[in-house]
Amino acid sequence: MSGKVIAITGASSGIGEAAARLLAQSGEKLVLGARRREKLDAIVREIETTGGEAIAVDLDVTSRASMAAFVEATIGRFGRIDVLVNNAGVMLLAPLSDLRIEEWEQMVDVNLKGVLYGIGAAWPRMMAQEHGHIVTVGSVASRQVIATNGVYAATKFAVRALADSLRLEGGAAIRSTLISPGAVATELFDNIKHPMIQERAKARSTSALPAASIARAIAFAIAQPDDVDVSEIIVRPMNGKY
Ligand code: NJP
Repeated sequence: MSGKVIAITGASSGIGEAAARLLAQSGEKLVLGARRREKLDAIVREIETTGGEAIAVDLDVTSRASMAAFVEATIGRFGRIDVLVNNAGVMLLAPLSDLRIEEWEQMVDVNLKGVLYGIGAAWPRMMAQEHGHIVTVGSVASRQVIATNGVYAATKFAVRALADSLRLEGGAAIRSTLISPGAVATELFDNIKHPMIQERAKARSTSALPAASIARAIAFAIAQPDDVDVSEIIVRPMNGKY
């Protein structure tokens, strides 16, 4: 593969950043979206320094208009969108009984509605082009519910269903891939608001994979010939339960 136009949400850190760096090395044209613009700009500068091609676009996936503008910026710059990586996510673990309802809303808004807005923005463009690929970054939590991950798991169950639905409805035009990581060492754990659960999750994350391991799975799915749809890849650390 080379020269594909790939838009990545949540590209300012972790898996999205690692995917951007890896895909840039194989000559893809990248559009990187997230809220922390200074981080995106730094990644773009580094990619350009090594001969790659990328632009940064301000993106809040909880805003339908922002997601639409992100996809339009991709087409405005490169003329098409070959791949959308719906990667942005938050994992605010806490017991349900804590009733952290604003955190529930945030997870639904980013992890589920953000993915839907991405599909809504990219799908018509990809159908018009008669080709496209939507990569959804889900989670092993779409199969493994534990105490404290109920709402996070619910959003990831939901996007797993969406990825499958995309596969069924995409016909010959649109490929759908679900990437389901286990524990990966990223900022995801730092953002947990519940202090004791953050501590526990971070302790578990010592056996976590580097983000580059998930980036390789994303790149593998994207690199397949047009008649191959890699429906799902589950990537777990060797020495962890997750
Ligand atoms: O986490 P992190 P990961 N609008 O925190 C962005 C899944 N996963 O790389 O806006 C736009 O480094 C945020 O950017 P910013 C996980 O569920 C992970 O691990 O600048 N973007 C940042 O770039 C998620 O779907 C593990 O703050 C928004 C990115 O999202 C995906 O992997 C395990 C945003 C998060 O990067 C990437 O997460 C697993 C918004 N409103 C699944 N809100 C794991 N790490 O162990 C956040 O099973 N972002």
